Amino acid sequence: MRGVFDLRQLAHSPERELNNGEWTPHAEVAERAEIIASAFGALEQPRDFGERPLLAVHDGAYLSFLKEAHALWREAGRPGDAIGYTFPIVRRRQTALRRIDALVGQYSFDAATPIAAGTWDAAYASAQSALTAQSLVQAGERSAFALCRPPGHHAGADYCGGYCYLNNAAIAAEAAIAAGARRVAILDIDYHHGNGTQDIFWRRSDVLFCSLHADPATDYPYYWGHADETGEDEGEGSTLNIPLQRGATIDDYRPALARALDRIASFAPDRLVISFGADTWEGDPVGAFALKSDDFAILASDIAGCGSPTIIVMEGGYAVDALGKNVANFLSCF
Ligand code: SP5
Ligand code: ZN
Repeated sequence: MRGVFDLRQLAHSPERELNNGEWTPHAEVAERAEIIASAFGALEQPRDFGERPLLAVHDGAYLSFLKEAHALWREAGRPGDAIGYTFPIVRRRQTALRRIDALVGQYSFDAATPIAAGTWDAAYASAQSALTAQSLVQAGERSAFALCRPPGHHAGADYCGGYCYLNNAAIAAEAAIAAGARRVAILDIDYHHGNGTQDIFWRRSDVLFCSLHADPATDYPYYWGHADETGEDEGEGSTLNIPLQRGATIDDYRPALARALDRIASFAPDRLVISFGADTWEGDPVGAFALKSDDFAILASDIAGCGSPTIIVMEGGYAVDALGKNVANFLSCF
């Protein structure tokens, strides 16, 4: 299988994140991508599709914010990386805000997703990797791997969060539709619910979003991913959430995956996008499932059985020592 990655994706290196009342070193480190890259072998440089396919998913003012946030932060004399601390949970809308502190809160939902000097360049390159993998599949490859980093599935049309800035999977899905796909299924198997992707396609019937993840009653991102979230309007029934309990093993995971794959089979997509997180691995420092390294090959062969041309987009996975092997096991079945 061909894979895509750009060294510019390493330029993002946020310092710290706030979790459970503590500042800790940021878990989404550049080394993750280096390790996956060396386990994969020869990766290709992405093509540059420009900003147009990003604007098919994201708000223009949000993209401008991402580009300038770190410079504004510095100009304001703030230390470290740009990070929010006040969030507009009621009637969030774009207002004439003149402080970077206000803007960064308006465009994010947590304090784990700082904007550092290289964030825009890395996120832009990560999205181009996803677009290039889509173009490879468009040109006839059965599958292609986008080594996206920073990841994307928590980012919405106009907000960042969960280490994500641009929603790479959503950008690839929209590009597939622009290139003629009529129905796209997104299967999200990161440990965490892909709330940004769900939000982007919430009212859409041409994109099916299916996610297996830790129950948001106990796990990040808490407010989204509950089983009763099924989409609205045109999109009613085009969102499927399957929450699993902490400690889930392959025996818990596989039947849930079969449910999602059944739904995808009935939808009969002409493209499948997989948001793949290896943070479901038993030793992951962020996740709390109990999948073993060999289990990733089992999941992949279940998924590969569905047969649609497939774009695999990297999301989470934070156990750097095991990441190369876990990702390689997953990809080996496509
Ligand atoms: C793409 C992705 O996987 N984003 C995940 C963001 C999760 N951020 C909050 C994680 C809370 C982790 N609690 C850490 C426990 C450390 N032992
Ligand atoms: Zn995750």
